[in-house]
Amino acid sequence: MRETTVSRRTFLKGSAATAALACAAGSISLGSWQAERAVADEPSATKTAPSLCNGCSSKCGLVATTVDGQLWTLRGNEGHPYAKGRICGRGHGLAQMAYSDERVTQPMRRKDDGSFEPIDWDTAFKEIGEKTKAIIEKNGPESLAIIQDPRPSGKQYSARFMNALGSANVYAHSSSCNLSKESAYQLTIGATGFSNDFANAKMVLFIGRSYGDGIRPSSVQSLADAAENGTRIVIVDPRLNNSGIFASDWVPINPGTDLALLLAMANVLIEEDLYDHDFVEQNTYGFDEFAAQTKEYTPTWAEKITDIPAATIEELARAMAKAAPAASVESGWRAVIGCSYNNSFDTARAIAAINALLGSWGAKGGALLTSSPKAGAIEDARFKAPAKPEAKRVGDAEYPLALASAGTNVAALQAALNGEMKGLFFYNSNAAKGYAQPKKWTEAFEKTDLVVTIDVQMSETALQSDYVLPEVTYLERLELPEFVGGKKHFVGMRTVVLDKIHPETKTCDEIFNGLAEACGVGEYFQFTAEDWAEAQLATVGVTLDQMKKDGVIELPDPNFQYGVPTFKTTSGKFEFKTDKVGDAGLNPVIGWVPRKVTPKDGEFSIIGGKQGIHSHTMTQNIEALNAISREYHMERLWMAAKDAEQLGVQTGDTVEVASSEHTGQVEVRVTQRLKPGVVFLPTHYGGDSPTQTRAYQYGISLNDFIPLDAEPGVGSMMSQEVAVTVKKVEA
Ligand SMILES: Nc1nc2c(c(=O)[nH]1)N[C@H]1C(S)=C(S)[C@@H](COP(=O)(O)OP(=O)(O)OC[C@H]3O[C@@H](n4cnc5c(=O)[nH]c(N)nc54)[C@H](O)[C@@H]3O)O[C@H]1N2
Ligand SMILES: Nc1nc2c(c(=O)[nH]1)N[C@H]1C(S)=C(S)[C@@H](COP(=O)(O)OP(=O)(O)OC[C@H]3O[C@@H](n4cnc5c(=O)[nH]c(N)nc54)[C@H](O)[C@@H]3O)O[C@H]1N2
Ligand code: SF4
Ligand SMILES: [Mo]
Repeated sequence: MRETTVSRRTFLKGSAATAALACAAGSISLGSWQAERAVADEPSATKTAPSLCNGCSSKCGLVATTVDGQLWTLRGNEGHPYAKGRICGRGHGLAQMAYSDERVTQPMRRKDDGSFEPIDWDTAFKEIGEKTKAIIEKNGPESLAIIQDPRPSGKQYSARFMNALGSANVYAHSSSCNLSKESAYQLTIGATGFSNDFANAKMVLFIGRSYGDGIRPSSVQSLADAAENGTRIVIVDPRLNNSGIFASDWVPINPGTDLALLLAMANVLIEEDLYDHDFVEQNTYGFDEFAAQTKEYTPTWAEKITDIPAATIEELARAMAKAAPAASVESGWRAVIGCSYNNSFDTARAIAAINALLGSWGAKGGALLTSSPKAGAIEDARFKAPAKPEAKRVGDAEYPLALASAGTNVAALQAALNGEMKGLFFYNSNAAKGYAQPKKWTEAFEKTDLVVTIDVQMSETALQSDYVLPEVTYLERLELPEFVGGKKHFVGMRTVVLDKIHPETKTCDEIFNGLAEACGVGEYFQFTAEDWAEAQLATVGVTLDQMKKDGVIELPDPNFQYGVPTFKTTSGKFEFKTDKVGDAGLNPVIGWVPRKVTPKDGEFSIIGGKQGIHSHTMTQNIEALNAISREYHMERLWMAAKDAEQLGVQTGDTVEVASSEHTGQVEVRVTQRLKPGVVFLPTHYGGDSPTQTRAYQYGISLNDFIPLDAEPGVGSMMSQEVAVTVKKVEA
């Protein structure tokens, strides 16, 4: 047990004094990154350099222009498949991070009273090294874990570092993002995702995924083009989301019941004999059991659960069949199938099943499985990987269906709460605010001996750590190559756009090299990121100089062809039934699983979603983006007009939202764009870190309201399994 006298929660509530210490001392306060340049008599030095945005998992390619070393403009890299010459609003805004006056600019150590003091890097490495070695000595390496949001260098350095220490406990952010979906697709179609062939599609059904909110520039463009071409776009969402302008239909649904809709569509396709017999007979496993089970999932049955009229369900199924194979269900990302419900895993499997019944896998206009490139094996002994740790990753036994490359960090949290996880490292991750019930992370940290966070600002996770190690921002560092698959193959890379702004910050590789050395495993880290990048690039025939110049390079054409793809599943076929799911104690056949929490009378379902200008918790404190949110009151809770009338609430009124876990107050936005009985909360707000003064206590965060729990089999956080009450706060 730790010796701190001030609990982390108390600390979170107070201590504005720490702000001064933790953040840029003598700060470089450039309000905007398009900084005003002194009118120069001398000619200015203009440079361009390519990089990848760090705003979200898309990592779009960008090209930055600097004038006299100051960031001047950013534009999307024309050659990058996700950017195609564009980056989104938050991609632009995020660049302010480099110049933020609230960055962490030197290593910080927590004091016994809970506040922080700056220390030098040697001391930080030495102390962390000693504590890590002591944990290994006493509790074994399996009591250490690292959690990271997969970033080009971070994911590779994190895994290498943990494995070198002898621990397999490497977790991605996925249990609060797309873990259920990726795990489900991996087992069902043999790949973690697929794409929809918008350019040739006649009909696409969106299940709780919004390109107009959860933005990736190329996706928005493909949707806009499809709408222009007359593709029928159906949005299934309790909320008319911001993809609505491209849609033909909005089908409001009860939250967490999409699985019933999909199963009833399957029922119609099978019972009315509208499915693709050839595809099903030749390419699938478990169809007979699926068909037998699906008999009971009639549209009338689904109407009661989803609140979608049976006639609408029938019409959708028939229209999809008519448009098939140029019709498909969109592949989804987070909401509904990523991590939200007790049935997210099966909902994702059911999406795949509809595409199978339509015969749209591999078809022109259908659902496509494409390939991804990766670096080949490196011969050079310098890069030799550490041996595979003996003990299995914590959580893999309890959640055997979780995608191997991600794991579930909920298991790491549960192990820390049980006192089994003694040392936690975080890289580019604000787990304690974004991954599961925040107060449970706080409780877990109390039971550890060491928490280390590598971040650029004092996130909620950093604020509760023993050591905070400041990284340079993404614009100030070179990283390992990032490979992008699809109909074509690419490799992209971050290069140095800006010289280091704060002298006492370090790059990802410098930090991990220092940590490894101090922990006694430096032998696996005798190179720089630049060395490793060069070696990885060489395996695909690309040079570092090419990357530094272009930022994105197209690799040899994989010669994508339409036609039934190879399903890399256990059976080698599309799986309506997956034996491994049965082994995990769940229904092996894709079928009905209810959501866990159904709102009672007087309660609301609460759903969340992205907003175009923000990414998770990371952009909350960006000056320009925060100002836009405040200007337009974007933090407000959406409420259906009918409900608002009943509660006597108007736009701008404050309400109290309460669940079993938390109570919070927020303003309301009354709208016709929401199903009555449901409230919608933008998911980014509600910061708890007083050092992030713009984001601090602005709005509320859905995660605070969710009980700690995990979806069976996969271990996702179930980010929407909660019901809330809402009442007006009298002024
Ligand atoms: N602006 C922005 N874009 C982003 C990101 C970001 O942070 N900000 N992050 C990127 C990342 S990492 C991710 S994972 C993706 C996420 O992208 P999405 O999966 O599209 O994310 P969300 O906005 O959470 O949810 C989409 C829609 O689901 C709806 N929804 C909620 N509950 C239900 C339900 O029970 N049923 C149905 N049918 N619909 C429901 C919401 O109203 C919302 O409109 O976005 C990526 N793009
Ligand atoms: N409240 C809330 N929770 C969420 C979501 C949400 O929108 N709101 N979205 C969910 C989804 S879809 C996902 S994918 C996950 C994302 O989960 P995370 O990746 O944890 O995303 P963020 O919450 O933005 O936290 C990222 C952290 O990395 C830090 N950071 C930014 N740049 C750098 C850098 O260059 N180096 C280092 N070392 N650190 C850096 C930020 O300061 C921040 O503390 O969150 C999930 N949980
Ligand atoms: S979608 Fe936007 S925030 Fe995400 S990587 Fe691309 S430009 Fe950056
Ligand atoms: Mo995500």
